Amino acid sequence: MKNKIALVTGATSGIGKACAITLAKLGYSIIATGRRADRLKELASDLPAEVDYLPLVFDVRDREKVLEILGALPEEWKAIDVLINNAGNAHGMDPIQTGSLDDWDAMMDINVKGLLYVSKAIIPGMTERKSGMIINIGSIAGKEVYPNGNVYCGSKHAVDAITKGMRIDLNPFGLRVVAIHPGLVETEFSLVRFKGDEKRSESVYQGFEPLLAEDIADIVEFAVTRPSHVTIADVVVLPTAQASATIVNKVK
Ligand code: NDP
Ligand code: 8X3
Repeated sequence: MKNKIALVTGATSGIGKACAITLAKLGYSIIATGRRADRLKELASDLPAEVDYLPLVFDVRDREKVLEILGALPEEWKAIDVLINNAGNAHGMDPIQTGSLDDWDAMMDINVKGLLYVSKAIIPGMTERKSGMIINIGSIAGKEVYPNGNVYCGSKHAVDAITKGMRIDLNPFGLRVVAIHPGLVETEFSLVRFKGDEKRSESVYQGFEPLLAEDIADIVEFAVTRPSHVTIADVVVLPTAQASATIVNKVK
């Protein structure tokens, strides 16, 4: 492969999709993953025509599949330069005493264990080559805890800690580990959290100007275009109307 290669998990919508498009425009060959094969197929038409593109359909919860598929990448796709661990969601927003075990399983299995499975498949190649960047998409929910955020916040605090651990352990290999922690970004995130309830989902982003997925992709672009001696280690990015996880200046 003549160009650098980026692997973006959760590229079927929102932040992951925007990152894939931005990196493709920078000239990266793109490996994009997600469960929705039709969305990955559609993504091809959003990428510059000359870009090499490898869509991979799997659920990050499926440990065997993750290791099998990423362990059998075609030879020319193996040397991944940038891994963006983005796949993730919130499921439900209930107090801890009534929260659903299925929702808790989903959040820990996808946001935490899925990130680990993908990383486990990709990191050995990076350490061998002594080259690579890992960008983990955390959240303001990984820095603060808010009412009814309990397990989602726990999963994103875990991402924050794991990212710091990666930066320490991978330091001798010269790898760069980046965390981006967004506040409210208008994507399909709330639609998933509220299980398809469009009205409730839209209300999350009403009365102020939320971040766009492209705003997060801009930070990814900044991180990957720094010279090799520079690591953008930890970025918290909020809409201007948002002061903390719970304080948003909304027009009534
Ligand atoms: P979206 O719902 O728009 O995108 C989520 C992406 O994750 C989709 O591409 C989805 O693909 C993928 N995904 C979810 N579950 C799985 C799974 N089991 N296996 C594989 N892929 C999966 O939300 P966002 O773009 O907003 O979210 C992206 C990341 O950003 C998440 O980690 C989220 O926690 C984080 N974040 C979001 C914020 C926001 O306000 N939107 C703020 C802070 C952080 P598919 O369904 O096709 O599998
Ligand atoms: C997504 C942002 O505020 O819903 O991580 O946790 S928030």
